[in-house]
Amino acid sequence: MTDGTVTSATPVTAKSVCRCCGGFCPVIATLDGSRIEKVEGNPDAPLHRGFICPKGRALATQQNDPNRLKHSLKRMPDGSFVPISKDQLIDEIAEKVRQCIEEYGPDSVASYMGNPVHEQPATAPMMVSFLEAIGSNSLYTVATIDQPGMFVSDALHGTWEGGHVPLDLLDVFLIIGGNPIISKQYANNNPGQRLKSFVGRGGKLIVIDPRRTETARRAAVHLQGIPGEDPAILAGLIHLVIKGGGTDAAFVKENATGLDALTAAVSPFTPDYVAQRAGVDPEQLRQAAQLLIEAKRGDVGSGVGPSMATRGTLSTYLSRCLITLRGFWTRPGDPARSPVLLAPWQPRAQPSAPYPAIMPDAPRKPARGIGASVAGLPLNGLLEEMMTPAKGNVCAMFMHGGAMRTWPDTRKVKEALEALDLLVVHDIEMSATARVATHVIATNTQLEVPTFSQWFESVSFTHPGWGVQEPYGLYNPALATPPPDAEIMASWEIYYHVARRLGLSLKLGRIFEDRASALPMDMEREPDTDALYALLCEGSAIPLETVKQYADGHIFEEARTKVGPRSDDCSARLELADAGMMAQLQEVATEDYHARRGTGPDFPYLFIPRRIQQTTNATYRAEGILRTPYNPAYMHGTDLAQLGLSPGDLVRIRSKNGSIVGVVESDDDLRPGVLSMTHGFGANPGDDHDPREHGANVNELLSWSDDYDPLHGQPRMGAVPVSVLPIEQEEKA
Ligand SMILES: Nc1nc2c(c(=O)[nH]1)N[C@H]1C(S)=C(S)[C@@H](COP(=O)(O)OP(=O)(O)OC[C@H]3O[C@@H](n4cnc5c(=O)[nH]c(N)nc54)[C@H](O)[C@@H]3O)O[C@H]1N2
Ligand SMILES: Nc1nc2c(c(=O)[nH]1)N[C@H]1C(S)=C(S)[C@@H](COP(=O)(O)OP(=O)(O)OC[C@H]3O[C@@H](n4cnc5c(=O)[nH]c(N)nc54)[C@H](O)[C@@H]3O)O[C@H]1N2
Ligand code: SF4
Ligand SMILES: [Mo]
Repeated sequence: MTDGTVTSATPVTAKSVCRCCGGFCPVIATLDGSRIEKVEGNPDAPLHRGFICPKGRALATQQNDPNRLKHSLKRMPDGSFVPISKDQLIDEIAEKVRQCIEEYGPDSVASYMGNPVHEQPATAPMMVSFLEAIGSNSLYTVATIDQPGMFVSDALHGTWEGGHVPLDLLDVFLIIGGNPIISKQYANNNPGQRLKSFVGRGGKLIVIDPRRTETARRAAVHLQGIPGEDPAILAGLIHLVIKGGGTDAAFVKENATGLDALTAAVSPFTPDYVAQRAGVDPEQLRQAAQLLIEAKRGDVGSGVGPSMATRGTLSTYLSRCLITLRGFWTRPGDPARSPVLLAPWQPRAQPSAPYPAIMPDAPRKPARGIGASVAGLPLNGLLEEMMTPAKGNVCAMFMHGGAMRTWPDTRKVKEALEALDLLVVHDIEMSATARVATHVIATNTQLEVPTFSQWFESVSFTHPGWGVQEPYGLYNPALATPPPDAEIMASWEIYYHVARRLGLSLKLGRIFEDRASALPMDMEREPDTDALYALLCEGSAIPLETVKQYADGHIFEEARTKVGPRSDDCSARLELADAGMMAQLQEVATEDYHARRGTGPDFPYLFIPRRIQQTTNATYRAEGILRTPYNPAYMHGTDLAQLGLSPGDLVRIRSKNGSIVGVVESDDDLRPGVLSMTHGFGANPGDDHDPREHGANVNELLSWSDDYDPLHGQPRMGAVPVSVLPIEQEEKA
């Protein structure tokens, strides 16, 4: 206390981890009894060293929120929600699941693994285990509206066992449409500081982004191109690297095929052509290529920008080709991803051959003709299926995500979700998606469940931008308890109980690992979350019990893994010229790019996605955390002036698929002609809507049928042609 009075109780602190994004920042909470007074970064945490962002600090507000969902709810026929006991909830859900399976078959029961599975790391493995037990193949994830091109291009190019060179060893890092300082993707722990020290020791950052982002400010070269032109810019860079003698000939000879075909395919992308087409300075393009050529060690990472703008697969594919051409992959002795709570492994400095990207024999047959790919089942087509009752079509869904604010084509999403016989949504608040559920499960907050670093490690094996190379392990027990008058469930629990009601046994295994290693669960005595973690850590490189001894997390030197030498019998080659990719590149080279872009008098601007520090997607937002309750529609000052608009004005934003009302904000860091807005806002169609209070749902501007990728189905979610009209003018018109 500041007045000098001595209180009897010293403040109690407890440790946990923020899971509001993939940053996995360790935190310390100060508790007064069971109430959390404040949450700060844990300065003793070995990787993050106390770093957190405003969302981490707001965990105290989240935990104490009086509007917290305290009881599970059931939707009544008139649309209202009534509280329902845990027993009744399990009964009703189990009965619906049984009916759906009986009438439409096991595949009719689906689960969606959205981003919130970060929060409660036992959830994703339980979901997989439950679907397996009921015999359903309908596991959907967020992957096909995120960066699915990454999975597909890895399949088409092949992968490097040793992985990418970590940021701290790079001379050059090219980032395409990503903004780590805000998103943490590619520098999870304190990205601002890490990029600063990278640049400080002479590292060169190259950024391709239509906005001069927080990250682009640190770049040696910022190519502020037209949205959607990443394939052309990347082909242009590859062309210059090859012409400038940047090919690591020895590396390519030993590890790759297709150099000649790639060289030919990129030859139309001369600096002048790329400059004219993509709106970049040819000199800057040459500078960027020169930095790539001069660097001994480099890496290329792509974010959601190019992924949303269509042809995300091609962009990522070309980024992988660039790494291979320059021989930028890890070499023997380099640091490798070091499993701690995963099984040990020993990667080598060698390629893994390309593998099929689409899975024609996948047991589940998705609608709309888009098949299952290495990115999983496509969300594209699922809505139509939900609206058409038929054998095998999805009629029940366990939802771990914010579909109403995160899936394209909001009106259709609502119609489809409302057509389901069963929609189970986990939540801590009555979110936009909860409002269309048949059952809302009042779920533990992240601080109410123990945490461990296995999920953080696991995702690093699917996306090079997440997780760390260090042999890092952490476990913390739950640090908060739900309010005494609440009946709350951890989000994995429903699967256990429903399986048990249906007389089924579950086997729990690590996500992304072979199901053969899954272990049987005790179906008699109900386990707790810790028992699940223990099962998930069987055979891990470091035993969970050892990790538990370090509340701040720990670097386990004994688990440090280095990239091993190439094995003598390795004959795999990375593919620089996949036929499908080369055909797409040729299409890029020969198309009428103005027509393809789709801008013109009707739709003069290009809408692009962005993220903001204060919120992750559509997840819970603590009171007061946002600068404005709405998501501003950012435009360049000259565009605003031309439209006669001032910051704060309301505008109608229209695409060929739909329209929203936005509040404009000036942002001279944007390329003129671009409208940048974050997703995850807006009221549900049909609900009261005040653009200045709820913001706008940009997914209303999108359609699943718009220019979708034939392999994984992601539709155009960025570089979308739009018109912007002041609301007053519209009213007059
Ligand atoms: N237009 C547009 N759309 C996008 C994107 C974009 O850039 N532009 N980005 C896409 C990307 S990359 C992603 S990853 C997705 C993210 O999309 P999703 O993963 O679908 O959505 P989130 O907003 O992360 O999910 C938040 C909701 O999850 C529910 N939930 C489920 N389980 C739990 C739980 O255990 N705890 C809590 N607290 N809530 C739970 C709650 O309803 C919560 O509101 O959005 C995608 N959609
Ligand atoms: N604070 C915060 N952190 C998050 C999230 C969040 O919502 N908030 N979401 C999490 C999730 S789900 C994900 S997938 C990651 C994503 O991580 P990032 O990929 O880093 O996501 P963004 O910050 O949206 O950065 C995308 C950038 O692409 C640019 N861009 C838009 N269109 C184009 C284009 O056509 N070409 C190019 N080259 N650039 C373009 C945008 O201007 C923006 O700067 O972030 C994660 N972290
Ligand atoms: S939301 Fe912020 S504090 Fe939480 S994990 Fe991400 S970066 Fe860390
Ligand atoms: Mo994402």
